[in-house]
This record gives sequence, C-alpha cells and structure tokens, in this order.
Amino acid sequence: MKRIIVAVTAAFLTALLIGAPSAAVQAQTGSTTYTAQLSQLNGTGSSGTATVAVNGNSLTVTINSTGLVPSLPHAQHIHIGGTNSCPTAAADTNNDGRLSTTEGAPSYGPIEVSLTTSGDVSKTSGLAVDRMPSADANGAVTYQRTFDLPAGITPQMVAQGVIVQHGIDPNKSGTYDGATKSDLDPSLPAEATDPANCGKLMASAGAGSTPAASNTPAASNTPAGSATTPTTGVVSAPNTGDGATAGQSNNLLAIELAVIIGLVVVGGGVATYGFIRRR
Ligand SMILES: [Cu+2]
Repeated sequence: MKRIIVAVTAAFLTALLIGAPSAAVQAQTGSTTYTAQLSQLNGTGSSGTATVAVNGNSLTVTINSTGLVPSLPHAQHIHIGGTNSCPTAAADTNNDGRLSTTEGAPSYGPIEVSLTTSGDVSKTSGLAVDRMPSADANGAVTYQRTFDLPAGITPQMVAQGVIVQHGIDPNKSGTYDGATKSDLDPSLPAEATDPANCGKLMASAGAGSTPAASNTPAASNTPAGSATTPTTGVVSAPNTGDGATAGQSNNLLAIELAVIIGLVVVGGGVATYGFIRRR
C-alpha cells in the first residue's frame, strides 16, 4: 500500500511539473522586449541602447544615447521596411559624403512610429522637432515613453523595426545649418534630419540577456540578484506580469524554466524509483 501511495504521489507530482512550464510561459506572454544597440551613422560617434517593451497594443520605449549634438532636438523613430537593417556607408548613393535619411531607407524603411515626447506618435509626426527629445549639454539623450501603437502598426511589425535618431553637426557649428537642404523637408537644413545613429531591434533572449539588464539606468531596474528564489519560481510567476519591467520578467522566466526543468528531472527520478520499488 505504501509503495502504491509513493508511486501515485510521484506520478501526480511529475504530471504537475510537466504542466507547469506552459503556465509559466503564459504568465509572461503579455510582454515582449526588444533591444537595439545604436551605432553611429555619418561619423557622429554616437551610440546607445534602445529597448521596446510590447504589451498588447502598448509600447514602452526607452532610449539612452550619447554623442549627439548638444542642446538640440533629435528626431527619432521606429523605421519599418526595407531590409530591416542599418545602412552602411555604401548607401551614400550620390557620393556626397553624407548619408541622408532617404539614402538609408532601402535598409531601414520609412518612418512608421515617431518617438515623440508627447502627443501623436504616427509617421505624420516624424519631423515634429518641438516634440522630440533634446540632447543635454553633453550630447546625451534620455527618453522613455509608454504609448499605444499608431493605427496600422502591429506588434509583429515593431519586432522588425529599426531605431534611428537624427540630427548631426559635421561642421561643428553647434547648430543645424549648412547650404544642403533636408531630403525630408526642404525648409530644414540636412543636418537636422540626417541620421546620427541606428540600431536593429532584436528579441531579448529569455536567458537573462545582458542588454536588457544594462540599458535602463533610469528605470527602477532591480538587478537579477533579487530573482533568486528558485524553490518558489513557479508559484511567483503571476506577479511578473508588469509590462514596465519586461527585462526583469525575462530574467525571471529564464530562472523559472531552469527550476521547472530541474524539478521535472527530480520528479521523474522519484517516479522511476517508486516504480522500481513496486516491482
Ligand atoms: Cu527616423
């Protein structure tokens, strides 16, 4: 009788644990985080990191970048289309020594989401520089905003997106000037709209990816150390559904899956042991 109880208990435990991973994944599917490492275009030396957390129709975009023109606004967008990639210098098809936004379009496609600080985020706000973030006196831009996707843009499209920040100052005048006019708006100098950096959004791997953890100094990003509660990993899954800390959720998910796999192995061992003893 005792052996039967052991075997039944082990079988139940195993079944429970096998069922657990799907429950844990479901608790996480509300939010997906994408990360882009921003690299310079037009020799600006600019770099940075952008994260996009997608939660249903809502996006939370966080950008921290440096090397931009100090104290000037920088138009920034999610471009979608082309080959969904960042251009190289070879994209300067008219060989004038600078890469215009249009010349980069075969790589990153058109503007689809305008990363404004307030109001409309559709492509029609692409050059709304009065609602774009300004770099600080050191040329750093810090941006975070949560907003709903503009009409016609799906989360699947965002997953293919490329982040681009615009505004360069090759003549070091400290302002957007020069005789060359913008390919996007002839009333603006080209410097105001030429791309300064670019980064392709990539799905943040569930395995506690370092990009997601390192790029949000402004957010209250609790380090992964706090997530080391292995024995209760499955039980704690529901409280990680908070979209604002999607990177953290990914870390928790990875830990939970590791714990679940471990428990399944142990459960299987116990079941096997009970089965052998029964014979
Ligand atoms: Cu753009």
